[in-house]
Amino acid sequence: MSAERDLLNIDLEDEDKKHKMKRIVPTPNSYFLDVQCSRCSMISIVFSHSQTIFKCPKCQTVLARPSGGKATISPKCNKKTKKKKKKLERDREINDELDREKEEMEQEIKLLVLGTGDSGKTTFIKQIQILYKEGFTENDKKLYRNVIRNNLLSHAKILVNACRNLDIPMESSNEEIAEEIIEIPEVKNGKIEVEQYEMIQALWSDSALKHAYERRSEFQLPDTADYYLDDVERIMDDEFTPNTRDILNCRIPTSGVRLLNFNIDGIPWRVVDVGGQRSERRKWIHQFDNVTTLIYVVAVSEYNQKLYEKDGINRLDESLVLFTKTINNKFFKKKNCVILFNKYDLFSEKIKIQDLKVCFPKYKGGKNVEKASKYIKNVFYKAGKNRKRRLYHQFTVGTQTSDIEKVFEIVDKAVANEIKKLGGRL
Ligand SMILES: Nc1nc2c(ncn2[C@@H]2O[C@H](COP(=O)(O)OP(=O)(O)OP(=O)(O)O)[C@@H](O)[C@H]2O)c(=O)[nH]1
Ligand SMILES: [Mg+2]
Repeated sequence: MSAERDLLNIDLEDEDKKHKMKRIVPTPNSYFLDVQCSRCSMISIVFSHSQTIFKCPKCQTVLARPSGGKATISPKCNKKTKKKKKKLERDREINDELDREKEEMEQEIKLLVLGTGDSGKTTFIKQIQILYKEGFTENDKKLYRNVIRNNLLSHAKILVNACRNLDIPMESSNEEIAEEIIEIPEVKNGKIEVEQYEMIQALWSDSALKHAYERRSEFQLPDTADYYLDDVERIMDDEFTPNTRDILNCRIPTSGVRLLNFNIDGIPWRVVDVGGQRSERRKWIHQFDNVTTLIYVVAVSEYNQKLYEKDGINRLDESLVLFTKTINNKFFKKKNCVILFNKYDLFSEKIKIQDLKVCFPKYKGGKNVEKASKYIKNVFYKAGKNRKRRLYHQFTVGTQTSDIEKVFEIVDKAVANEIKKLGGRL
Protein backbone atom coordinates (compact mmCIF):
# COMPACT_ATOMS: atom_id res chain seq x y z
CA MET A 1 0.00 0.00 0.00
CA SER A 2 1.43 3.34 -1.03
CA ALA A 3 1.41 6.18 1.53
CA GLU A 4 -0.83 9.06 0.56
CA ARG A 5 1.73 11.50 1.86
CA ASP A 6 5.46 11.18 2.11
CA LEU A 7 5.77 11.98 5.80
CA LEU A 8 9.55 12.10 5.61
CA ASN A 9 9.57 14.89 3.00
CA ILE A 10 6.77 17.23 3.97
CA ASP A 11 5.97 20.10 1.61
CA LEU A 12 6.17 23.08 3.98
CA GLU A 13 3.97 25.34 1.89
CA ASP A 14 1.24 22.67 1.83
CA GLU A 15 1.61 22.10 5.54
CA ASP A 16 1.27 25.82 6.28
CA LYS A 17 -2.14 25.91 4.58
CA LYS A 18 -3.46 23.10 6.80
CA HIS A 19 -2.53 24.50 10.19
CA LYS A 20 -3.57 27.71 11.88
CA MET A 21 -0.83 29.58 13.78
CA LYS A 22 -0.71 28.33 17.31
CA ARG A 23 0.40 30.24 20.36
CA ILE A 24 3.57 28.97 21.94
CA VAL A 25 1.95 29.40 25.34
CA PRO A 26 -1.81 28.89 24.79
CA THR A 27 -2.86 30.26 28.15
CA PRO A 28 -2.58 32.67 29.85
CA ASN A 29 -2.57 35.33 27.11
CA SER A 30 1.13 36.14 27.29
CA TYR A 31 3.47 38.17 25.12
CA PHE A 32 6.86 39.85 25.03
CA LEU A 33 7.21 43.54 25.79
CA ASP A 34 9.93 46.18 25.64
CA VAL A 35 10.85 47.69 28.99
CA GLN A 36 13.12 50.69 29.40
CA CYS A 37 15.43 50.65 32.41
CA SER A 38 14.86 53.60 34.75
CA ARG A 39 18.58 53.86 35.53
CA CYS A 40 20.49 53.38 32.26
CA SER A 41 17.60 53.77 29.75
CA MET A 42 18.51 50.55 27.99
CA ILE A 43 15.53 48.72 26.48
CA SER A 44 15.16 44.95 27.17
CA ILE A 45 12.62 42.37 26.00
CA VAL A 46 10.69 40.98 29.00
CA PHE A 47 8.21 38.04 29.05
CA SER A 48 4.86 39.33 30.34
CA HIS A 49 4.43 36.33 32.69
CA SER A 50 8.05 35.98 33.69
CA GLN A 51 8.37 33.52 36.60
CA THR A 52 11.75 34.86 37.74
CA ILE A 53 13.13 38.31 38.62
CA PHE A 54 14.24 40.00 35.40
CA LYS A 55 17.22 42.36 35.65
CA CYS A 56 18.58 44.93 33.20
CA PRO A 57 21.53 43.20 31.51
CA LYS A 58 23.52 46.42 31.57
CA CYS A 59 23.11 47.85 35.09
CA GLN A 60 21.32 45.02 36.93
CA THR A 61 18.33 47.14 37.94
CA VAL A 62 15.26 44.93 38.52
CA LEU A 63 12.87 45.46 35.61
CA ALA A 64 10.16 42.88 36.47
CA ARG A 65 9.19 40.58 39.33
CA PRO A 66 7.01 37.41 39.22
CA SER A 67 3.58 37.82 40.79
CA GLY A 68 1.90 34.45 40.18
CA GLY A 69 0.19 35.77 37.00
CA LYS A 70 1.36 38.75 35.00
CA ALA A 71 4.81 39.91 36.11
CA THR A 72 5.00 43.29 37.88
CA ILE A 73 7.05 45.84 35.96
CA SER A 74 9.16 47.95 38.35
CA PRO A 75 7.91 51.51 38.87
CA LYS A 76 9.62 54.12 36.64
CA CYS A 77 10.64 51.40 34.16
CA ASN A 78 8.55 52.28 31.12
CA LYS A 79 6.71 49.77 29.03
CA LYS A 80 7.24 50.68 25.41
CA THR A 81 4.17 50.57 23.23
CA LYS A 82 4.59 50.24 19.46
CA LYS A 83 4.01 53.99 19.06
CA LYS A 84 6.56 54.85 21.73
CA LYS A 85 9.00 52.38 20.24
CA LYS A 86 8.69 54.01 16.80
CA LYS A 87 9.26 57.42 18.34
CA LEU A 88 12.28 56.06 20.20
CA GLU A 89 13.69 54.64 17.00
CA ARG A 90 13.18 57.98 15.29
CA ASP A 91 14.89 59.79 18.18
CA ARG A 92 17.75 57.33 17.97
CA GLU A 93 18.12 57.98 14.22
CA ILE A 94 18.14 61.74 14.80
CA ASN A 95 20.71 61.35 17.55
CA ASP A 96 22.88 59.20 15.28
CA GLU A 97 22.64 61.85 12.58
CA LEU A 98 23.58 64.57 15.08
CA ASP A 99 26.53 62.47 16.30
CA ARG A 100 27.71 62.01 12.71
CA GLU A 101 27.41 65.76 12.08
CA LYS A 102 29.26 66.48 15.31
CA GLU A 103 32.04 64.12 14.30
CA GLU A 104 32.32 65.85 10.91
CA MET A 105 32.36 69.25 12.60
CA GLU A 106 35.10 68.11 14.93
CA GLN A 107 37.23 67.27 11.92
CA GLU A 108 36.87 70.68 10.24
CA ILE A 109 38.60 73.93 11.04
CA LYS A 110 36.12 76.34 12.54
CA LEU A 111 36.74 80.08 12.58
CA LEU A 112 34.40 82.20 14.67
CA VAL A 113 34.33 85.88 13.68
CA LEU A 114 33.35 88.23 16.49
CA GLY A 115 33.40 91.99 17.03
CA THR A 116 31.03 94.91 17.57
CA GLY A 117 28.45 95.97 14.97
CA ASP A 118 29.76 97.60 11.77
CA SER A 119 33.37 96.52 12.45
CA GLY A 120 33.68 94.55 9.18
CA LYS A 121 32.92 90.90 10.05
CA THR A 122 30.58 90.23 7.12
CA THR A 123 32.96 92.02 4.76
CA PHE A 124 35.64 89.53 5.87
CA ILE A 125 33.25 86.65 5.05
CA LYS A 126 32.48 88.20 1.64
CA GLN A 127 36.22 88.20 0.95
CA ILE A 128 36.38 84.47 1.77
CA GLN A 129 33.55 83.97 -0.72
CA ILE A 130 35.72 85.73 -3.32
CA LEU A 131 39.00 84.04 -2.38
CA TYR A 132 37.91 80.48 -1.69
CA LYS A 133 34.50 80.11 -3.35
CA GLU A 134 33.01 81.16 -6.66
CA GLY A 135 32.32 84.80 -5.67
CA PHE A 136 28.84 86.28 -5.96
CA THR A 137 25.99 84.68 -7.90
CA GLU A 138 23.53 86.53 -10.15
CA ASN A 139 20.97 86.17 -7.40
CA ASP A 140 23.33 87.76 -4.85
CA LYS A 141 23.89 90.64 -7.26
CA LYS A 142 20.15 91.23 -7.65
CA LEU A 143 19.72 91.32 -3.90
CA TYR A 144 22.65 93.72 -3.43
CA ARG A 145 21.35 95.99 -6.20
CA ASN A 146 18.15 96.55 -4.22
CA VAL A 147 20.06 97.07 -0.98
CA ILE A 148 22.49 99.54 -2.59
CA ARG A 149 19.66 101.62 -4.05
CA ASN A 150 17.86 101.69 -0.72
CA ASN A 151 21.13 102.52 1.03
CA LEU A 152 21.55 105.46 -1.29
CA LEU A 153 18.14 106.80 -0.39
CA SER A 154 18.68 106.29 3.33
CA HIS A 155 22.13 108.00 3.25
CA ALA A 156 20.54 111.07 1.65
CA LYS A 157 17.83 111.12 4.34
CA ILE A 158 20.39 110.79 7.18
CA LEU A 159 22.40 113.70 5.78
CA VAL A 160 19.32 115.91 5.38
CA ASN A 161 18.36 115.20 9.00
CA ALA A 162 21.94 115.87 10.10
CA CYS A 163 21.88 119.29 8.38
CA ARG A 164 18.73 120.11 10.33
CA ASN A 165 20.04 118.84 13.69
CA LEU A 166 23.45 120.51 13.29
CA ASP A 167 21.93 123.77 12.00
CA ILE A 168 23.69 123.66 8.65
CA PRO A 169 21.57 125.66 6.18
CA MET A 170 20.96 124.16 2.72
CA GLU A 171 20.55 126.15 -0.48
CA SER A 172 16.97 127.43 -0.43
CA SER A 173 16.12 125.60 -3.70
CA ASN A 174 17.06 122.32 -2.01
CA GLU A 175 14.87 122.81 1.07
CA GLU A 176 11.80 121.64 -0.81
CA ILE A 177 13.66 118.66 -2.32
CA ALA A 178 14.88 117.70 1.16
CA GLU A 179 11.30 117.78 2.38
CA GLU A 180 10.26 115.38 -0.38
CA ILE A 181 13.19 113.00 0.04
CA ILE A 182 12.42 112.51 3.72
CA GLU A 183 8.90 111.36 2.82
CA ILE A 184 9.96 108.64 0.33
CA PRO A 185 9.40 105.20 1.89
CA GLU A 186 11.87 102.32 1.52
CA VAL A 187 11.54 100.82 -1.98
CA LYS A 188 10.68 97.14 -2.24
CA ASN A 189 12.12 96.04 -5.59
CA GLY A 190 15.00 98.50 -5.75
CA LYS A 191 13.10 100.70 -8.20
CA ILE A 192 13.63 104.37 -7.42
CA GLU A 193 12.11 106.91 -9.81
CA VAL A 194 14.46 108.93 -12.02
CA GLU A 195 13.24 112.18 -10.42
CA GLN A 196 14.10 110.80 -7.01
CA TYR A 197 17.66 110.00 -8.10
CA GLU A 198 17.97 113.50 -9.52
CA MET A 199 16.84 114.89 -6.19
CA ILE A 200 19.54 112.85 -4.39
CA GLN A 201 22.12 114.19 -6.84
CA ALA A 202 20.98 117.78 -6.32
CA LEU A 203 21.18 117.41 -2.55
CA TRP A 204 24.61 115.75 -2.60
CA SER A 205 26.00 118.65 -4.64
CA ASP A 206 24.80 121.04 -1.94
CA SER A 207 27.78 122.10 0.20
CA ALA A 208 25.58 121.78 3.29
CA LEU A 209 25.36 118.00 2.93
CA LYS A 210 29.12 117.80 2.31
CA HIS A 211 29.66 119.82 5.48
CA ALA A 212 27.35 117.48 7.42
CA TYR A 213 29.26 114.54 5.95
CA GLU A 214 32.53 115.99 7.34
CA ARG A 215 30.91 116.01 10.77
CA ARG A 216 29.63 112.42 10.48
CA SER A 217 31.30 111.31 13.72
CA GLU A 218 28.57 113.34 15.48
CA PHE A 219 25.76 111.14 14.10
CA GLN A 220 25.30 107.66 12.61
CA LEU A 221 26.19 107.36 8.94
CA PRO A 222 27.63 104.22 7.27
CA ASP A 223 31.31 104.64 6.38
CA THR A 224 30.77 103.92 2.72
CA ALA A 225 27.97 106.49 2.16
CA ASP A 226 30.11 108.72 -0.06
CA TYR A 227 31.14 105.74 -2.22
CA TYR A 228 27.53 105.43 -3.45
CA LEU A 229 26.55 109.11 -3.32
CA ASP A 230 29.47 109.93 -5.63
CA ASP A 231 28.17 107.43 -8.18
CA VAL A 232 24.41 108.06 -8.32
CA GLU A 233 24.27 108.11 -12.12
CA ARG A 234 25.72 104.62 -12.53
CA ILE A 235 23.55 103.20 -9.76
CA MET A 236 20.35 104.72 -11.18
CA ASP A 237 20.97 103.19 -14.61
CA ASP A 238 18.40 100.50 -15.53
CA GLU A 239 21.24 98.16 -16.50
CA PHE A 240 23.07 98.59 -13.20
CA THR A 241 24.49 95.34 -11.85
CA PRO A 242 26.71 95.73 -8.79
CA ASN A 243 30.36 94.77 -9.21
CA THR A 244 32.51 93.13 -6.52
CA ARG A 245 33.60 96.49 -5.11
CA ASP A 246 29.99 97.69 -4.83
CA ILE A 247 29.07 94.53 -2.94
CA LEU A 248 32.04 94.80 -0.57
CA ASN A 249 31.02 98.34 0.27
CA CYS A 250 27.40 97.46 0.83
CA ARG A 251 26.13 97.45 4.39
CA ILE A 252 23.50 95.02 5.69
CA PRO A 253 23.67 94.58 9.50
CA THR A 254 23.78 90.85 10.26
CA SER A 255 20.98 89.35 12.28
CA GLY A 256 21.46 85.83 13.66
CA VAL A 257 24.22 83.51 12.51
CA ARG A 258 25.62 82.83 9.02
CA LEU A 259 27.86 79.88 8.14
CA LEU A 260 30.15 79.54 5.15
CA ASN A 261 31.88 76.26 4.33
CA PHE A 262 34.90 76.22 2.11
CA ASN A 263 37.98 74.12 1.33
CA ILE A 264 41.64 74.96 1.32
CA ASP A 265 43.85 72.24 -0.18
CA GLY A 266 41.14 69.65 0.46
CA ILE A 267 40.76 70.57 4.12
CA PRO A 268 37.23 71.60 5.17
CA TRP A 269 36.86 74.97 6.89
CA ARG A 270 33.80 76.59 8.34
CA VAL A 271 33.56 80.27 9.11
CA VAL A 272 30.82 81.63 11.36
CA ASP A 273 29.57 85.21 11.05
CA VAL A 274 27.35 86.75 13.73
CA GLY A 275 25.63 90.08 14.26
CA GLY A 276 27.74 92.41 16.39
CA GLN A 277 25.15 94.84 17.72
CA ARG A 278 24.30 94.53 21.40
CA SER A 279 20.93 92.84 20.83
CA GLU A 280 22.64 90.16 18.70
CA ARG A 281 25.35 89.16 21.15
CA ARG A 282 23.22 86.84 23.30
CA LYS A 283 23.11 84.48 20.28
CA TRP A 284 26.90 84.17 20.22
CA ILE A 285 27.18 81.54 22.97
CA HIS A 286 25.58 78.87 20.76
CA GLN A 287 28.60 79.07 18.48
CA PHE A 288 31.35 78.80 21.10
CA ASP A 289 31.81 75.01 20.83
CA ASN A 290 34.58 73.43 18.71
CA VAL A 291 36.12 76.74 17.66
CA THR A 292 39.63 76.24 16.28
CA THR A 293 40.59 79.89 16.15
CA LEU A 294 38.85 83.10 17.02
CA ILE A 295 38.93 86.12 14.69
CA TYR A 296 38.16 89.39 16.43
CA VAL A 297 37.43 92.40 14.23
CA VAL A 298 37.99 95.94 15.59
CA ALA A 299 37.18 99.01 13.50
CA VAL A 300 40.07 101.22 14.62
CA SER A 301 38.61 104.23 12.80
CA GLU A 302 35.81 104.29 15.35
CA TYR A 303 37.97 105.87 18.06
CA ASN A 304 36.03 109.16 17.76
CA GLN A 305 32.56 107.71 17.12
CA LYS A 306 29.63 106.97 19.38
CA LEU A 307 27.77 103.68 19.60
CA TYR A 308 24.71 103.27 17.38
CA GLU A 309 22.85 101.23 20.02
CA LYS A 310 23.51 103.54 22.99
CA ASP A 311 24.40 107.18 22.83
CA GLY A 312 27.41 108.46 24.75
CA ILE A 313 29.52 105.30 24.52
CA ASN A 314 32.71 105.40 22.50
CA ARG A 315 32.73 102.64 19.87
CA LEU A 316 36.39 101.67 20.26
CA ASP A 317 35.94 101.55 24.04
CA GLU A 318 32.97 99.24 23.55
CA SER A 319 35.03 97.01 21.28
CA LEU A 320 37.85 96.79 23.84
CA VAL A 321 35.44 95.93 26.67
CA LEU A 322 33.77 93.27 24.49
CA PHE A 323 37.14 91.84 23.44
CA THR A 324 38.30 91.59 27.08
CA LYS A 325 35.10 89.85 28.10
CA THR A 326 35.07 87.46 25.14
CA ILE A 327 38.71 86.44 25.08
CA ASN A 328 38.64 85.67 28.80
CA ASN A 329 35.52 83.55 28.50
CA LYS A 330 36.20 79.93 29.56
CA PHE A 331 35.66 78.74 25.95
CA PHE A 332 38.48 80.92 24.60
CA LYS A 333 40.96 81.16 27.48
CA LYS A 334 43.33 78.75 25.72
CA LYS A 335 42.37 79.56 22.12
CA ASN A 336 44.58 81.48 19.74
CA CYS A 337 43.03 84.66 18.41
CA VAL A 338 43.70 86.73 15.31
CA ILE A 339 42.80 90.39 15.79
CA LEU A 340 41.95 92.35 12.65
CA PHE A 341 42.50 96.05 13.25
CA ASN A 342 40.16 96.98 10.44
CA LYS A 343 39.15 100.17 8.61
CA TYR A 344 42.80 101.20 8.59
CA ASP A 345 42.18 103.38 5.50
CA LEU A 346 39.69 105.57 7.38
CA PHE A 347 41.83 105.49 10.53
CA SER A 348 45.00 106.75 8.84
CA GLU A 349 43.11 109.67 7.31
CA LYS A 350 41.25 110.52 10.49
CA ILE A 351 44.24 110.41 12.83
CA LYS A 352 45.90 113.26 10.92
CA ILE A 353 43.03 115.48 12.04
CA GLN A 354 41.90 114.06 15.37
CA ASP A 355 44.16 112.85 18.19
CA LEU A 356 43.67 109.33 19.63
CA LYS A 357 43.45 111.06 23.03
CA VAL A 358 39.68 111.44 22.51
CA CYS A 359 39.46 107.71 23.21
CA PHE A 360 42.61 107.00 25.26
CA PRO A 361 43.43 110.05 27.41
CA LYS A 362 46.82 108.53 28.39
CA TYR A 363 48.02 108.33 24.77
CA LYS A 364 50.83 110.80 24.06
CA GLY A 365 51.84 110.00 20.47
CA GLY A 366 49.99 112.88 18.81
CA LYS A 367 48.45 112.69 15.33
CA ASN A 368 50.88 110.04 14.17
CA VAL A 369 49.53 106.98 12.36
CA GLU A 370 52.30 104.55 13.41
CA LYS A 371 52.32 105.60 17.06
CA ALA A 372 48.52 105.57 17.30
CA SER A 373 48.27 102.12 15.64
CA LYS A 374 50.93 100.70 17.94
CA TYR A 375 49.15 102.12 20.99
CA ILE A 376 45.84 100.51 20.02
CA LYS A 377 47.56 97.18 19.30
CA ASN A 378 49.27 97.24 22.72
CA VAL A 379 46.03 98.02 24.54
CA PHE A 380 44.30 95.00 22.95
CA TYR A 381 47.31 92.70 23.50
CA LYS A 382 47.43 93.71 27.15
CA ALA A 383 43.73 92.85 27.54
CA GLY A 384 44.07 89.45 25.88
CA LYS A 385 47.52 88.34 27.01
CA ASN A 386 47.93 84.96 28.71
CA ARG A 387 50.48 82.14 28.59
CA LYS A 388 48.10 79.54 27.21
CA ARG A 389 47.40 81.14 23.84
CA ARG A 390 48.91 83.28 21.18
CA LEU A 391 47.54 86.52 19.81
CA TYR A 392 48.14 87.47 16.19
CA HIS A 393 47.13 90.67 14.45
CA GLN A 394 46.99 92.55 11.18
CA PHE A 395 45.96 96.10 10.24
CA THR A 396 43.48 95.71 7.39
CA VAL A 397 41.27 97.43 4.89
CA GLY A 398 38.46 94.90 4.86
CA THR A 399 37.21 95.94 1.44
CA GLN A 400 40.60 95.11 -0.13
CA THR A 401 40.88 91.46 -1.14
CA SER A 402 44.70 91.46 -1.07
CA ASP A 403 44.64 92.49 2.62
CA ILE A 404 42.42 89.54 3.55
CA GLU A 405 44.60 87.19 1.52
CA LYS A 406 47.47 88.24 3.81
CA VAL A 407 45.25 87.71 6.86
CA PHE A 408 44.84 84.10 5.79
CA GLU A 409 48.60 83.52 6.02
CA ILE A 410 48.33 84.58 9.67
CA VAL A 411 45.14 82.56 10.26
CA ASP A 412 46.98 79.54 8.85
CA LYS A 413 49.77 79.99 11.41
CA ALA A 414 47.29 80.42 14.27
CA VAL A 415 45.38 77.29 13.23
CA ALA A 416 48.57 75.23 12.77
CA ASN A 417 49.73 76.27 16.23
CA GLU A 418 46.35 75.34 17.73
CA ILE A 419 46.49 71.88 16.10
CA LYS A 420 50.04 71.42 17.37
CA LYS A 421 48.89 72.32 20.91
CA LEU A 422 46.26 69.59 20.65
CA GLY A 423 48.86 67.02 19.64
CA GLY A 424 48.02 67.04 15.93
CA ARG A 425 44.27 66.54 16.37
CA LEU A 426 41.53 69.12 16.09
N1 LIG B 1 36.37 102.12 4.45
C1 LIG B 1 36.25 100.89 4.91
N2 LIG B 1 35.04 100.33 5.01
C2 LIG B 1 34.96 99.07 5.48
C3 LIG B 1 36.11 98.31 5.85
N3 LIG B 1 35.68 97.09 6.28
C4 LIG B 1 34.36 97.08 6.15
N4 LIG B 1 33.91 98.28 5.68
C5 LIG B 1 32.51 98.68 5.46
O1 LIG B 1 31.91 98.80 6.74
C6 LIG B 1 30.54 98.46 6.66
C7 LIG B 1 30.19 97.46 7.74
O2 LIG B 1 30.79 96.24 7.47
P1 LIG B 1 30.12 94.84 7.85
O3 LIG B 1 31.09 93.83 7.38
O4 LIG B 1 28.73 94.78 7.40
O5 LIG B 1 30.13 94.95 9.46
P2 LIG B 1 29.71 93.81 10.51
O6 LIG B 1 30.80 93.74 11.53
O7 LIG B 1 29.37 92.56 9.80
O8 LIG B 1 28.42 94.47 11.16
P3 LIG B 1 27.21 93.69 11.89
O9 LIG B 1 26.70 92.67 10.97
O10 LIG B 1 26.21 94.76 12.21
O11 LIG B 1 27.78 93.11 13.15
C8 LIG B 1 30.29 97.97 5.24
O12 LIG B 1 29.69 98.99 4.51
C9 LIG B 1 31.68 97.69 4.69
O13 LIG B 1 31.77 97.92 3.33
C10 LIG B 1 37.38 98.94 5.76
O14 LIG B 1 38.42 98.39 6.12
N5 LIG B 1 37.38 100.22 5.28
MG1 LIG C 1 27.64 91.50 9.62
